Amino acid sequence: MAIKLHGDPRATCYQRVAFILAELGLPFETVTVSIAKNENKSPEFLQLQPFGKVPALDDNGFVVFESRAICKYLANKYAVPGARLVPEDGDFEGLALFEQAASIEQSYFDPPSSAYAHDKIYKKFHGEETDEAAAAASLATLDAALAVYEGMLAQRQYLAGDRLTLADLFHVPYGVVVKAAGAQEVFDRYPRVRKWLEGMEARESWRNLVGNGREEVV
Ligand SMILES: N[C@@H](CCC(=O)N[C@@H](CS)C(=O)NCC(=O)O)C(=O)O
Repeated sequence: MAIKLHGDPRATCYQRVAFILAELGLPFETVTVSIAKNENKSPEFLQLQPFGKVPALDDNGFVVFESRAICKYLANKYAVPGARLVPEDGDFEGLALFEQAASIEQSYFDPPSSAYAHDKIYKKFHGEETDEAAAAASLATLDAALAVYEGMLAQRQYLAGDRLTLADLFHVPYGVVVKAAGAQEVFDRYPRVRKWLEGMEARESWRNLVGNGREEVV
């Protein structure tokens, strides 16, 4: 019996889950689903993820998809005592602040980051030209969001309070891609944001993943 992560190791959404599995110290098997080969649209994969997007997790027969939902499931089921990545049941205020932080990532960080990466990197894979005006607009939107992050991180160590949670870690895959795509200066403008992100990138769990070929993205 094993945990199987179905996905493309070069995809940020796969990496989000692989990162958390490593944080939790959980061994898992990667079942590669190549996006380049369109394997995410195969009938077999659609049985696991009907929208045809990676990743999907199979935990001893229990299947769940959507990278953030998978991470929350794992962090609750396999919580490391003393180092929980989500607040405990019953900690209503902690849970509210955690969900607030997780929603911030999904609402204000992921959309401009993924749009920027799409224009600067992914389009090239499909032989398309970068739309520089669209990329600049995405960067401006991201910049405005990071200005707010800078203010929040002046008040607390992490987005949901003084403990690291999934809501922080969720930023790493796209943060790394966006910086590599040419947006390092946006992070340099906000020293607290830069330090916060670099601290997470320095974690052994992420460094091991980087060593496993995540430098290419899809
Ligand atoms: N909200 C989904 C997004 C999944 C997603 O968009 N995955 C991308 C890779 S990061 C994908 O499968 N792209 C291939 C395609 O759209 O055909 C999640 O977090 O799991």
